[in-house]
Amino acid sequence: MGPLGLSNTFGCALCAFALLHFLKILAMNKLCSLGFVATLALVASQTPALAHVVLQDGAAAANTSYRAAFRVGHGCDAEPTTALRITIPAGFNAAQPMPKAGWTVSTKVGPLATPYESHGKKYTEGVLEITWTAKGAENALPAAYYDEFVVRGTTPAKAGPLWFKVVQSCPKGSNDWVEVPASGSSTKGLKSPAALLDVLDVQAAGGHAH
Ligand SMILES: [Cu+2]
Repeated sequence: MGPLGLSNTFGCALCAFALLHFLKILAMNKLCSLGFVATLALVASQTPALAHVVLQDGAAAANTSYRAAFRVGHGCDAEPTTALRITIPAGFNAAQPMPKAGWTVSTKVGPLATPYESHGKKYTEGVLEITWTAKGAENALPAAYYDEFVVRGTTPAKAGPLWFKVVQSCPKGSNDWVEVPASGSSTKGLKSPAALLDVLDVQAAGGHAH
């Protein structure tokens, strides 16, 4: 494959196939690393959905205990992440944050939109927001790294999409992952979608949510 194959590759660099094609050419022709890096950067900039703030496991059974691991895949451009605030959606009950070394964690407790009962006790108040804040600049999450922030809670009894709005703070500014589609669960076309949990209409094994 000669220069013609190379220009064809750049011409259709939008698709993953082109990247594979390019890597194949690279292996065959040993192209300079500069062009390789440029192409990787191009492909990366076209697949933002792979980054954002998303849930590690995006689906869970209704009315069951669920470990929500929020994956932070990048900073605010080149800036590190210094804090992460998660709004607990109505119906996601008994939310508990997992402490994180190097970060302080705080919760905002208030009246619930939908009170619930657990073990014969009625709950009208609950955790509405969870915030992790880096204890110092050295604890902030560098933009080139990824990390997870974990919350445990009980999924709603009703199936359907559940959106967790997340604000990612950096030294200068923030990324607000708060966009929710008018209906359905597709984040297509959304620039900064909230983190999606697909609550499924299946009986969890045991069916006893704590
Ligand atoms: Cu992203």
